[in-house]
Amino acid sequence: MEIAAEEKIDLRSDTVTLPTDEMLEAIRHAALGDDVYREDPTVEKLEEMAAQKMGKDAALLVTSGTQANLVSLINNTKRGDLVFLEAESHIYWYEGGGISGVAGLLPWLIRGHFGAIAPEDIEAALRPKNIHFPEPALICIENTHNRYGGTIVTPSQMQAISEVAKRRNLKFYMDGARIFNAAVASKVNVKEFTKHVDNLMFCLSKSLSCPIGSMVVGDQQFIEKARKTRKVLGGGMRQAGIIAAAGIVALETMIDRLEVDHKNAKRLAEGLAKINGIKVDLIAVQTNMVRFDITGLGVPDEVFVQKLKENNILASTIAEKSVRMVTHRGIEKDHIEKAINAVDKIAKELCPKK
Ligand code: TLP
Repeated sequence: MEIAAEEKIDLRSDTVTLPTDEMLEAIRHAALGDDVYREDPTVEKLEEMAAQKMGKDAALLVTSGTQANLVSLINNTKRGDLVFLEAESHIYWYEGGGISGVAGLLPWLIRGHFGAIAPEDIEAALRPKNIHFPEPALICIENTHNRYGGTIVTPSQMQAISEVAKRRNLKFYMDGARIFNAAVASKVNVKEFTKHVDNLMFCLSKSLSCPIGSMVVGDQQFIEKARKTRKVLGGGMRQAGIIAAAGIVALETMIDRLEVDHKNAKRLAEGLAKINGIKVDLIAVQTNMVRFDITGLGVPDEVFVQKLKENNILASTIAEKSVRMVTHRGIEKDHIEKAINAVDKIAKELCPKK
């Protein structure tokens, strides 16, 4: 495959994926209605499919992953409650503080191992019932874990957390924005993950290539309540079938191909790991992300990302000296080789003696 010199290789996120032709066709022909009146048959169909795939009663289409998390946080708690979260979680880092500012909750951070919080650390953080203490209500996990570089919280780790949740009467929620990546990489049915949580969300608009949309999934009562919460947050949509139509195509056709993204991420990680000045923890490369350390290059992450951009490679900075590249539909083997070569060239320019 020939890549034009000026072609931009966008590895910032899998959110940049464009809808497939099949999705655009499905959108064009979707049966539509007013979904606030629950009259959009395409939305109804997607919600049924999503619930069934996840092994839960019901599902609700929402506008974004952030809205899905917010609706679910509100639904699983009451204002002033305590929520256990992994310290690097997306809800804490990247959702504008909505957990406190909108949902009125107190986050209690627990540092995990590759994104997985240990059950004993939750136990240790739980305090006895006392008039001074906020009421603990919810445990949230993220799967795959974004800031750890797409790492998987395994079904057995999830089961151990769910046992604490049951014993301590806490709800258990999963930000499963990329849960299909976890399932495909682990070669298990996604229900092996979802069966351990009370409710979850997953995104259509990331590695599944949809232009918009995420799904909140849970029991009937939870989803009925979520429908109201979504409305209150301004997320009641009318002819949302144009979004759902792409979602249906995604659930039918876009899951198995995630394996290709995972292979590309591995190849990318292995190539980067050989470059002087770059460090990659290959154990953390489990799905479609590669997080790597550039301390050895002696420049700030923004400078490095800018240099990459000048070479038509787009990446994102995630922490001081830490850069993320994400593989997705549209990124082929040759793009990966080109990205590795660009990093190698920049590294040699920055550290000519090495
Ligand atoms: N993540 C985005 C950015 O916000 C960082 C990305 O490029 O990875 N949960 C997880 C685990 C996510 O990674 C994201 C998006 C969300 C929730 C929020 O989804 P959206 O962007 O649809 O609100």
